[in-house]
Amino acid sequence: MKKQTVTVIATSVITVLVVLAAIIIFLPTLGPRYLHPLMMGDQPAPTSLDMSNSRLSDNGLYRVSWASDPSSPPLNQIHAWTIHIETAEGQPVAGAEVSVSGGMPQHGHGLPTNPQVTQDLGNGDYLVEGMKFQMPGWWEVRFDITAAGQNDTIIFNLTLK
Ligand SMILES: [Cu+2]
Repeated sequence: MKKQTVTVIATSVITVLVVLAAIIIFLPTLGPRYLHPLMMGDQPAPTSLDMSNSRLSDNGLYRVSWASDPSSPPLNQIHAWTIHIETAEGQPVAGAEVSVSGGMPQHGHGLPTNPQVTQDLGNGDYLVEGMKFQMPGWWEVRFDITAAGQNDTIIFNLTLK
């Protein structure tokens, strides 16, 4: 074989290996962002969804609102929310136990992180740390709230671009 041919083959092989390595390395980050929505067909969220960030819980026990920092939830970035919980009559709820869950109903997966309420900020406000959304589309965020022995659930809808 000519030396030139060997060089061409070697260069091709190395290029292929580098591309493969790059795909393997970046798949965990780029996969959820691009491949998963592609596989799932990227359906639009149902138009009937309540997108408000302040609502009454399922059984009407609590009025809950959320605020994100930064104010519109970022993509692929761990960030914090503050939720405000008050009674249906408008009294701030202190000492609530709150668990956080959520996911994408159209994709059948949950949140990529396990967010926790880490601080009771007082006056019915609670700090939720570890929020993350790893792809655009319709997300549900669910809070299970127990205060004074009373349990109720609220599910918020949001769409990320
Ligand atoms: Cu998804």
